[in-house]
Amino acid sequence: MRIAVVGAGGVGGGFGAALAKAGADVTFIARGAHLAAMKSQGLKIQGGRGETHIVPTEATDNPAEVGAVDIVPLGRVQRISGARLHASWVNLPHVTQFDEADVTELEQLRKALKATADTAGIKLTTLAFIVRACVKALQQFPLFNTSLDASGENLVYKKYIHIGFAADTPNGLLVPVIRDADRKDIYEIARALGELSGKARSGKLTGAEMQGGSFTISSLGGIGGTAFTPIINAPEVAILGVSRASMKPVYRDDAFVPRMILPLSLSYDHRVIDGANGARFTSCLAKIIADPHTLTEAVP
Ligand code: CAO
Repeated sequence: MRIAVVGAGGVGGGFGAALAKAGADVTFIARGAHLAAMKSQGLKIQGGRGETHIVPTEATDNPAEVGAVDIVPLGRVQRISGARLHASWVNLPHVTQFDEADVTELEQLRKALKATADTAGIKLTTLAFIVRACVKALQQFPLFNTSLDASGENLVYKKYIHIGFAADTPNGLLVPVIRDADRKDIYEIARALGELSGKARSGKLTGAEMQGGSFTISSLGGIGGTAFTPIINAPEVAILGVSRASMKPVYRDDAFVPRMILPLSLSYDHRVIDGANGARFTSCLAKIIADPHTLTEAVP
């Protein structure tokens, strides 16, 4: 049996080298210094320089030989976003912090304000409140609104807050950006969400409307699920995943009470943000969300 090891450095490389020295047939998919290190140890190298894909080592990699298949080319958006997602996944050390926010009062408030918003042509969704809450949390934790510069040695603190949000469209995943979200009240945010997601779905979003984000939210709350691990929209350093809120029994004052609970999944770049700050950020966000009246105040 042939064994493939991706990258010839680190734990995988060490493990692969030990197997190779014990006589196993190991394929190293290596690059740069790792490749040279393997060669210097006299190990047989297969696989190309710069490859980062795991290659199947058994002959089951052609499904057309197994049974009938359809081959469908990836769409343009999938090809572009796929390359970006892959680069982020491979290059950024991701950690995902899970948390929960009590949205019982937020949902009551939203329902109370919804009719008035509707008459103004604004769809006041849960996501609008979450965007506003993220702005407030980012103002308290500016580290989450940074990026690493090209040298990788300096942090760029952005004085603007441009919030991107993932939109599911017939053409694939798009991320429109609400510019200057910190200068918008809840209604302006809701209006921007509606306009930008409408444009995204009808294919009318411009390139400029997808650029310059400093923090991203991916909400699957309208669809379902309890948690997920979103991929950071590099060069940003954090992304908030939001799943579907549901009624849960919460133990309070010696009794279980029904509360609407919203699951939060924050992925962050561990080169920039450590675990303690990740947990502090989601705790802060959950507190802000649980006290929604501050979210509907006018923006100074
Ligand atoms: N829990 C419970 N209900 C939620 C919710 C949540 N977390 N989030 C939204 N809802 C509700 C909304 O409030 C709305 O309720 P009403 O009809 O009573 O007002 C309903 O679900 C539908 O909301 P929506 O999806 O139309 O609007 P939205 O503002 O919540 O989301 C958008 C807009 C563009 C983010 C969403 O339509 C979308 O595309 N989501 C998919 C994002 C995605 O694909 N992420 C994955 C990226 S990685 O592959």
